Amino acid sequence: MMKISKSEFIKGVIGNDYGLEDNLPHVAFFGRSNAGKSSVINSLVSKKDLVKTSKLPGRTREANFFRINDSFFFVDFPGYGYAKHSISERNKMIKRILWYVEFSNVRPQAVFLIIDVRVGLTTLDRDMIKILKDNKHTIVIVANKIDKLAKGAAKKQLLSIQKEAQDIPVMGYSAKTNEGKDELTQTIASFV
Ligand SMILES: Nc1nc2c(ncn2[C@@H]2O[C@H](COP(=O)(O)OP(=O)(O)OP(=O)(O)O)[C@@H](O)[C@H]2O)c(=O)[nH]1
Ligand SMILES: [Mg+2]
Repeated sequence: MMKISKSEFIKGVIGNDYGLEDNLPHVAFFGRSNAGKSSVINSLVSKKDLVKTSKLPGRTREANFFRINDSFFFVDFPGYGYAKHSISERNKMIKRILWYVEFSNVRPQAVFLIIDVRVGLTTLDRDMIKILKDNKHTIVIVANKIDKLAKGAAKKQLLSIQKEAQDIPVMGYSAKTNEGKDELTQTIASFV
């Protein structure tokens, strides 16, 4: 069983030059703004504020690299689809994500697509999944905020998301209660 015992912020990257010296594997976190990417990372590393989270969506503008257990990176990407960003800001962020998934030589071992379990997959998530699939990336959908639904409703919603996601695995999660943490940690361990 992998345990995450060490986590440190390495750098935030705005451009396309990741310039990371160590050749360690990456796992990336993508998803709509406010889905809880940063919170999920904090929950996985058992820290309150390794990653800044916010009630105001659209705050993460850089790709933030965190080195975990001295052996791999978590990469927290800016959320997509935040309506209040200007179109040019949105295009910039999308370009950065696309560069990373299409052209970067530091291919992630897996991309964890964080969604809000209550919302399910949105058009932007579907577009992202298509791009990731076209580029042969390994995807896992993390349906976060499961604490916000009653047990029965959560189960029903997870089934419906899994049905749509077809061959992509879907895992329930709560960054608030840590539900699903062991399972997600072991899934990450299997990729790094
Ligand atoms: N109840 C509950 N709230 C959550 C959970 N995960 C995140 N939140 C809340 O959702 C809001 C957004 O969380 P963030 O982690 O900042 O979301 P993000 O996806 O990183 O957002 P951007 O950086 O804007 O893309 C915050 O108010 C969190 O406290 C969860 O599992 N349960
Ligand atoms: Mg964030």
